[in-house]
Amino acid sequence: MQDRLENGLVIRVTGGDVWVRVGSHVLVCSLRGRLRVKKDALQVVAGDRVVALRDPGGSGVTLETVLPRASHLSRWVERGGGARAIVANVERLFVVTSLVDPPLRPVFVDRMLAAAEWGHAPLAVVLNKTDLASPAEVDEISAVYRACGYVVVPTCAQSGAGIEALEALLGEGVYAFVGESGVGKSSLLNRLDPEVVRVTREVAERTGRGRHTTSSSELFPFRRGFLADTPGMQTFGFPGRDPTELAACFPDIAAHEGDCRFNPCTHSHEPGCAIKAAVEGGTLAASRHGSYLAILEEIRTHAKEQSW
Ligand SMILES: Nc1nc2c(ncn2[C@@H]2O[C@H](COP(=O)(O)OP(=O)(O)OP(=O)(O)O)[C@@H](O)[C@H]2O)c(=O)[nH]1
Ligand SMILES: [Mg+2]
Ligand SMILES: [Zn+2]
Repeated sequence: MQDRLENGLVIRVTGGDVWVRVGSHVLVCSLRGRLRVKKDALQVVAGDRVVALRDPGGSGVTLETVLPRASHLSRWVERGGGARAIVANVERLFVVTSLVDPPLRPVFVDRMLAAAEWGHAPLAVVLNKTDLASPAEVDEISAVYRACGYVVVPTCAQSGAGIEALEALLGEGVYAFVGESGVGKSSLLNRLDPEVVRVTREVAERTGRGRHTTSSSELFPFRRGFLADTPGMQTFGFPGRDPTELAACFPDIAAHEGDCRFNPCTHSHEPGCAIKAAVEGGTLAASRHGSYLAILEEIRTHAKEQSW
């Protein structure tokens, strides 16, 4: 008889192998035929909860089902890629950015935040490398994201400043760090738990994939829960394709819902738009409205391409 392993936790996916934690054991599972067939159906990511079957005789373990996700972060991949998940079932997603080296790219940060909102993932913003920015810059950017209702944690992975505040947000379940390459996600993990980066470095060296750059999402046990490191990204397409869903993914814009003269209002060209008035009146950051418009444009362009 097959041994059924309920509620496994996917800690890593490499090629065709899915690393699943069941209790204190880690099993390397292969994907069942059915889950392999369609490329989309193969969407198994770190944080997924799964059911696995141990083959009779104990020769191997196959993945049977991926359970529905409570939350996820996904991005849109062009050329038939669709919405591709990066990490699932997070208690909180830490969107990490630096202000300098690499410089802050507000649209990129806002895309990740909006995508996380779309996937129902609770959020926090981490402003790392505070040693390279002025306190005034840190305050200014913190204010933009606090106005969205997000917890903002300024940190310096190098000196350890802000790490305690970050740690205070961690509990049971899965917590993930996401953000552009080089902002310091792995360094923050290393600060929280020095064991973690020792492991990532070994992996990076074994696979010969460049220095310490993270190449796949991976969950590390931390206290009562798990921390996920994810690969840095250079582009981030908004996963949703419905323009009317976008405003709800910007809490600071959604707060003005119903205040515009027209309903629905796309907050782009319409007269009497409450969002434009809020930007002009200085109560809404122009960068946030700009990001919203950039994503709206991207969704519309894509819709036009599809209908040709
Ligand atoms: N000055 C300064 N440098 C930092 C800080 N945090 C990280 N760094 C440096 O930034 C570089 C990139 O850090 P990583 O932790 O590898 O960045 P990452 O976000 O994991 O990058 P990817 O894995 O490529 O996505 C390293 O050289 C770190 O030493 C910080 O707070 N201040
Ligand atoms: Mg990294
Ligand atoms: Zn409007």
